[in-house]
Amino acid sequence: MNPVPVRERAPLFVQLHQDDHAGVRAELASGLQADIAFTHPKYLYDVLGSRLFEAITELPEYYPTRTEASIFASHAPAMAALIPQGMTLVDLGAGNCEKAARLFDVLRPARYVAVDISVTFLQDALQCLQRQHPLMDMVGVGMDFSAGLTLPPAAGDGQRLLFYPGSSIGNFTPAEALVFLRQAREAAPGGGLLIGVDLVKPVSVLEPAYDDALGVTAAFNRNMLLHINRLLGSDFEVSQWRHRALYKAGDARIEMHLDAVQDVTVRWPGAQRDFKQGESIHTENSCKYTPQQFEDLLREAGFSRIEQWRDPQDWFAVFLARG
Ligand code: AVJ
Repeated sequence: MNPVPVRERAPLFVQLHQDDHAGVRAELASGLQADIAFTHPKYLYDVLGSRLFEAITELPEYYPTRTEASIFASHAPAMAALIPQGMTLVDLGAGNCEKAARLFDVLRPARYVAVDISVTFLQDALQCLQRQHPLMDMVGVGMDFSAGLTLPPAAGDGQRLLFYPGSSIGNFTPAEALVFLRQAREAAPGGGLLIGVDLVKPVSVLEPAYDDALGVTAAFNRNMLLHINRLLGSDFEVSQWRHRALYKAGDARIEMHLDAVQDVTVRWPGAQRDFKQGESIHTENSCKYTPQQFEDLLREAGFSRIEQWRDPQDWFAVFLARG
């Protein structure tokens, strides 16, 4: 007897646009030369930066990851009751694909599309996941979706549930978040958006979450300088920069900065920038919302059917937005 052939599924991978090195250098240089120097938070995530962020999520002070996980643990069945099975689950910023994988059994998607800026980071995780879920179609897409949410044809034409956990939306200002949410709605016609949002809370909880006692967040922030040195050819010295995180209540956001501990001149091919002692580089915003503010933002973006679930302390919210 011949064995019955079994079709082995394998994930499909697409990288949308190659990194544009000249564009990256121009973006970095113009931010560093602005009156108040700034860098885009995406540059926090080289390989070491991604590992440091994973370590942050395990810190006692960093409540968002575990609080969001507790919301899914308690309420995923209620969410699933509102989401048809057999959808295409589109994971925005999938990374190690862990959060989405935990929802497979309850959401029962037909297809999983993992989107991340780097498709290489997705490869191992997706191959491993495919072996555990041999019947699911899996696609890895490398694209910078902060620049636009037009998915490649490989994502398929099934009904989509966009999954955007972790309060990554907080990296956008509210005005930018509105643009992004409108794009999300257009990218999932007839489908929906499942999104995690960090909530406004006392500064005594917020600031330690971004300035932990072990100094992991400081290392995460300062490591950006090493990443920029490689991308731009600059000569930042990490020891000359100190991590600072503060909550700006007026803007409802945590800001991360790197402060020069002395006068510093940073040089890179074609230009340089002088920093006075105490002058800083603004490296990240992490915007917080009240439940009402975020619901209003979703409505303004065109969503009409909105549900939300929160933890008992009201520290974090998960929204399902449709229509
Ligand atoms: C990945 C943007 C959600 O804002 O909490 C963690 C990044 N920065 N600690 C956040 C971050 C410093 C994180 N997000």
